[in-house]
Amino acid sequence: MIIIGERINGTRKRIKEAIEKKDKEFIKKEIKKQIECGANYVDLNAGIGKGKEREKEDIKWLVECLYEVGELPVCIDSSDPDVIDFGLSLIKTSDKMINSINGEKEKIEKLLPVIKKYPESKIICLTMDEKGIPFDYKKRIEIAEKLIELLNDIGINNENIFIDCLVEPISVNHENGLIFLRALKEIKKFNVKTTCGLSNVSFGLPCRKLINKYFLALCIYEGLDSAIVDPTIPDIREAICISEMLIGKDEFCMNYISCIRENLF
Ligand code: THG
Repeated sequence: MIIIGERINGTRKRIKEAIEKKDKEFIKKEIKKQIECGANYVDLNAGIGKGKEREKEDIKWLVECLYEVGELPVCIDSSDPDVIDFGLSLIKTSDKMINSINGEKEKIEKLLPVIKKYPESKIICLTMDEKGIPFDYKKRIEIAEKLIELLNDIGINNENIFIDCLVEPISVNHENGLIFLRALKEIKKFNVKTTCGLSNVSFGLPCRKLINKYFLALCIYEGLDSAIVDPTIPDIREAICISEMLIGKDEFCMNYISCIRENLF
């Protein structure tokens, strides 16, 4: 499981404050914590609702903070193609993620030329378009298929394409978990990678950690390859380790045994 650490996100109150106060030490500590807990990529989202130019400035600052911790793999998270383009130009490592492209025509037109400049990077594709997130999971698959084709056409291999079928809150519709799991099962047939923003599932409900942990186990059973999660939460690490063992991804249970021995959750 590829873990994308979600904590550096401008929509979180503490992170927004740190970005505004330019509190480097706090951000660096947040980055370090996630890496120590097993994050493979650090998601950087500088959106604090103050416009594109401010977001660019802030993403530059976040990348600076990151490189003071180490040359770590980054996942540039923005809904604005210009911010993604600018953010990627600051990244020194070849191992990087773009979060995200989706089925909106305008976004595709702006982002494909950017992605073409980084053919080795991993791309997260959201299964939504101008009309939003389709309720019907088959429509989500149609959007994904179109994006896979467009990315293949510019030389991106399936192993670098991460489809996010979009987790929506179970509190809004009692079938939202199921809709995601069905889409996930279907898209795995296309031989691409998958990811999701896991914690959306528990939005609006108490004891979110519990819900996230069980949902993660179900997703792993369906073959989820990656997740945007908070790896500093022990339940998350526990769900990943044990679910992977139970579906045959931990030969001789070696990883499980060493996690228990080292008290990792
Ligand atoms: N798919 C993709 N990228 C994504 C998402 C997705 N990026 C953003 C988001 N969704 C995933 N990242 C986060 C980061 C932080 C939080 C949730 C998801 C978080 N939220 C608190 C809450 O919801 O209560 C905010 C509270 C606070 O700290 O202020 O911590 O789906 N591709």
